[in-house]
Amino acid sequence: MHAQMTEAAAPQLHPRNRGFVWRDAEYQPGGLLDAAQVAQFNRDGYFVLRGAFDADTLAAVTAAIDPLEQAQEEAVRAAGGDLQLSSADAITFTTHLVTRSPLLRDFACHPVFRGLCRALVGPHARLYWDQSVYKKSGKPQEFPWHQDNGYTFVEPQQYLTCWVPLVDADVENGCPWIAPGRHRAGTLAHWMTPIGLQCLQEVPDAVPAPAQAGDMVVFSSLAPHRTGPNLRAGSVRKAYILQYAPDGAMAYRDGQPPQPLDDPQRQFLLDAAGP
Ligand SMILES: O=C(O)CCC(=O)C(=O)O
Repeated sequence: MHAQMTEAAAPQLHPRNRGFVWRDAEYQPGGLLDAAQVAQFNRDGYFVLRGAFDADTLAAVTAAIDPLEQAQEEAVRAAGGDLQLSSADAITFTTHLVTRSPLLRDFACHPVFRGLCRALVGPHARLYWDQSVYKKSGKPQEFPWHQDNGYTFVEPQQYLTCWVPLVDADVENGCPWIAPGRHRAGTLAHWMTPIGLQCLQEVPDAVPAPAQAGDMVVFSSLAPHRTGPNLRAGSVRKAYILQYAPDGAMAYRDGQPPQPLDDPQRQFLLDAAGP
């Protein structure tokens, strides 16, 4: 993680973001998305894809993730209650699940993700990152405004985040909120907070993106987003997040040479993997 350590008064660009120009996705007749979805993605930086997955698929994905998340929750407790971004009873981040579950590896290659990548990433997309994020109600905690490309700076800056709710997600239990239109400036500077990196403070035009189990919130790596706390007592808001980047994308970390996103175990080519 790389962040500016001082709080920005007004949104600033990330120091590596020079000369960025947003590249509009083009509507492809006969593809997965309709023209309105592509237009909303270009204008607002996100859209909600309704009915992407059936109940059996979601149940199998949830059953694969639950024990891995449980182990992560236990590891967080063993570490004293906080481990990286995870916090016991509040939020867990459980990463690289495709390396631990053949079912999740297959899911990452689901025709819906292939169709989304063809529409919004390009003909050769790789899985860049996958993680579950479970929000507990024991210690309600938001996850602050950030862009996914604010964590590790990737070029090209435009890649895709697929936020897959495994339960119905709404404002009360911590669905995503989006700052529409800000993606078009590219990556913003982020500052460190105790609960994650942050790039914006006040967002008067923020819009919630509630989604039911089976839907998917699809957003750009450059769309600033946050999730609210889970205020529904005794519930867990479960999401699985998969990110896809164009083949050839590189990660830039301070003090290190650029690194290709091509780990064969978890950053496989979508067009070459799976059924
Ligand atoms: O699902 C959440 O609560 C936050 C996840 C998120 O914004 C992220 O992983 O970038």
